[in-house]
This record gives sequence, C-alpha cells and structure tokens, in this order.
Amino acid sequence: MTALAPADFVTRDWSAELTEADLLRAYGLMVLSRKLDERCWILHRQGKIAFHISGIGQEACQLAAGLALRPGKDYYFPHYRDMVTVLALGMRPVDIFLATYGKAGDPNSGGRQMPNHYNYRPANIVSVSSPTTTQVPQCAGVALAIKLKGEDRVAMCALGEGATSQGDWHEGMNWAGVHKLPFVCLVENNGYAISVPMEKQMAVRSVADRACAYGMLGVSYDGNDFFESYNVTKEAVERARRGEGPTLLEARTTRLTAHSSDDDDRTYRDRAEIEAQKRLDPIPRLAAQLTARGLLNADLQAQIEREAMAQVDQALEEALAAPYPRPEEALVSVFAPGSAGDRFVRSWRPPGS
Ligand SMILES: Cc1ncc(C[n+]2csc(CCOP(=O)(O)OP(=O)(O)O)c2C)c(N)n1
Ligand SMILES: [Mg+2]
Repeated sequence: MTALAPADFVTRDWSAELTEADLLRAYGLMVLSRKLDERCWILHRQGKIAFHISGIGQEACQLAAGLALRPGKDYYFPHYRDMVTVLALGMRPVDIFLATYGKAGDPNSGGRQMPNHYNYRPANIVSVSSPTTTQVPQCAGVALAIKLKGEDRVAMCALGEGATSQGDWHEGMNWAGVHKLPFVCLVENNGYAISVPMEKQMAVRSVADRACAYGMLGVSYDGNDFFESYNVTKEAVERARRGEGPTLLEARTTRLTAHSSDDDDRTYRDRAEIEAQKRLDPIPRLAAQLTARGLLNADLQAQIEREAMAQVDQALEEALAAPYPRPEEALVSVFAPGSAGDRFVRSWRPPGS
C-alpha cells in the first residue's frame, strides 16, 4: 500500500499564509455554495428546474482546490459537484442559476448543456463532459502542452472515486506519470458511485494506493477538514509548479444527499449512515475552527448566512429575468460562434424545401 498521509507529504503549513480575511472569505464561500445548492434542491422539488447534482458535504476539499489554483493562469477540469470550487475561481452566484434555467447568458454553454457542467473561460475552467472521466486525459493533454511550452501553469482535474475504475483514468494518469507533467488529480472519494459502494468497484482500500502504478505520489487525507485539504492540495499544486511532477490526491469526503435529483438513495443507503456522516459536515467544522481562533462568533456567523441568503435571492431574481436562448442557437457553436460549421448550420434547409 502506497498511500501517503498528509504529514508524510506536506512540507509546510501553507494555511498559515492565509490571512484572516482569506479565512473568512473561505467560510463565506462555503456557506454561499451550500445555500445555492440547497436552493437548487428546493427549485427542483417545486418542479421549477429539471435537474440538480449536489456538492453538499464535499465543500472543504473542493474549496481547497479553488484556493490553491491561480484563476485564469492554471487550468481546472472540474467534477460536476464542484460548485464552491468554481465560485472560488470567479464564477458568480447568478451563473449557477443561469445554467440551472438554461438561459442564454449561461457562461458554461449558453444554456446548451445540463446544469453543473461547468465551463468558464476567464478562469481556465474547462468544460465538463457528461461521460465521466473524460476530463482526466484532457487534463493530462493540457499539462503536456504546458510542459512543452515551458509555461508557469498547473493543470488539475477532479472526479469521483467511482470514475477511477474507468479506462480513461488509467490512460490520463499513466501519461501524466510517464511525462512527469504539472498535473494534479483530485479524487473526491464520497464512498459511492450512485448506488455502488467503493468496496464493490475496487479491490484497494484507498484510491491513493493506485498512484504507484503511475509512478506518482498518492496522498489520502480528510477531505472534510478545510485546513488539511488546503495544505495537501496546495503542496501538490506547488510541487507541480516546481516541476516535481504529478500527484494523486484522495480526499475522503461525504455525500450528504442522494446522487442527484433523479436518485432515491433510500433504496440502497441506510439513514443512520447519513445521520452519522452529517456530524462530519465540513461547514460547522470550519466554523468551530474559526471560532476557536477568535475569527468567528455567533453574530458574525448569522450575518454571513444572511448575506449569503440575500446573494442567493438576488442571483435567482436576476437569472429569472434573463432571456432564454433562441431555439436555433442550440445548433451553433459554444466556443467558435461564426465558424464554418455554424455557417453551414445556419444555411442548411431540409431537402426539397
Ligand atoms: C462513461 C459514463 N458511465 C456512466 C455514467 C453514469 N454516471 C454518472 S455519475 C456516475 C457515478 C460516478 O461516481 P463517482 O465517480 O464516485 O462520482 P460521485 O458522483 O460519487 O461524485 C455514473 C455511473 C456516465 N455519466 N458516464
Ligand atoms: Mg463517489
């Protein structure tokens, strides 16, 4: 078994370099993401939106990734649960709802993709594809380009533990290992791939054990602890930046909801297990840590929650008022409007018409 513990990997307390303002911003982002996520569930249950897939319970390791990267400089290939990561990298609350409602101003795809398929050029967030794991070889390819061009950038991808049993993962990881790429793979291990528990789809105890097959380091850590997550993720990103090669990160985390709005997890998951996991919720945990440091108190906590709620309300109002795309826009390019393909689509008429 080759998985490293954080203490064997982290060379310094990177979190000590976060200012008090940084830490309060981090907490505020987690609260904001949670409120946005909860609102999406409510809108779905009210029949107002078609789909939602949640990051609830996984925010600490996700946010750590968002804060360890430099927006617009490094590349991020997200997991579909990474709402707080993309907020940390610069997406706005209104962008979440523009996508949820499929509005024309949705920065991910102009309303063409399902929600949670993040894609945001200003922050080098590269589009999520619905087939899981496609982001890993794509990320390795970008990391190779970075290396060949000698650029000061890192490419990081995120996915679930279930997706690491797919062939794409092996190919991307192998490539990153062979070429010692500036690449970080974050596996958000929430224990389930929809209804399939981890032990039914891999024979190792830790995803990080798989790193040795690719000649890279693998680190397993508490993905619900913001400080531990930040130190490990930042170390991996800085190693990649220094040319020391790729890292596999396994954030052990908790999915506190059903897989998606289309799933009923009561058919395969004991309620007692979820209640127990709620005690590991990363948000109260960070609140307690910041309170112990004298940065947070009950009043400030309530104020942060009120402000987050007001941002959610405002973002939803703005997204509801925004226009839908015209139906014919569904056929034209997201990335290269006006391209030859678009001209063909616009000029095409059914035969005989
Ligand atoms: C190639 C492919 N196979 C199957 C699916 C259906 N699918 C969507 S999410 C998912 C489970 C992924 O589990 P995991 O990687 O652990 O991520 P999690 O949802 O737990 O965060 C599956 C099987 C898909 N989208 N793409
Ligand atoms: Mg999973």
